[in-house]
Amino acid sequence: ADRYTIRMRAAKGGPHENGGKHISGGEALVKEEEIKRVVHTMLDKALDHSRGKPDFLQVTVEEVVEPIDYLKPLPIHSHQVNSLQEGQGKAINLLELCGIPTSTIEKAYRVIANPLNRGLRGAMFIDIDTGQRVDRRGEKGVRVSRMDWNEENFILWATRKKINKSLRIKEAVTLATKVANCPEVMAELCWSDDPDYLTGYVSSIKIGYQRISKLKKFGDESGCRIFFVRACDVTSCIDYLENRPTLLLW
Ligand code: PML
Repeated sequence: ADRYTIRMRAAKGGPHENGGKHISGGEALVKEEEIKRVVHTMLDKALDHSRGKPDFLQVTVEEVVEPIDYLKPLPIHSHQVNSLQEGQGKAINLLELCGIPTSTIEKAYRVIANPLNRGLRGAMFIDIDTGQRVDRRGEKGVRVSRMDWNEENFILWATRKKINKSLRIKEAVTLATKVANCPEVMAELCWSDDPDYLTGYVSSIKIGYQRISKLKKFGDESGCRIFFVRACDVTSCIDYLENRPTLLLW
């Protein structure tokens, strides 16, 4: 059947590339007959004003010509922690388990703290050997795109795994699974830019999707999304993440 990717982005203060602040985004990969419904859902998400009123809104619908990659969602684990320190400690242990050198992790935290890397819309690449940022995408970062997870299949999975059936989790697991399947990526570290959502995760093919209940302070508006990469062909890795059509199937 014909498939289409749908991408939505909403910003305040003009388009992102003109300095607008990111408000929300969405990704879908659907059959033709689902386009209308999904575009409506995305417009609802963009216009719900919970993160501010956008003055720029773009929805892009494109036919998929390449073959689609079907991926199994990463195995999921949840860690309940009592403090930010405990959560960040857990994240560091998990990154080490993925083979990221301790010195690189320390450097990565300095990269995160650098005001130049604040408020990124997409992800940063950090070289596992040098701890330096290598995506050369400035304040834009890399936006993982052209991916989706069929709602019914996600609900089955979430019910079986006793996980919240939230859109946020569906999107995060979809993204993390696509990213983990990129051979150059050794691990991902992520927490939300939503000021009242404290749960984040570390993920990779080796450890799966490991949620940590507290990775930031309540009220903090700065999120984080880092892909730890082997000195790699950055361009082909970015091309895979942005363009390869990917569907999750449990
Ligand atoms: C979860 O597993 O609860 C999702 C964590 C990351 C959410 C990032 C985001 O807000 O998009």
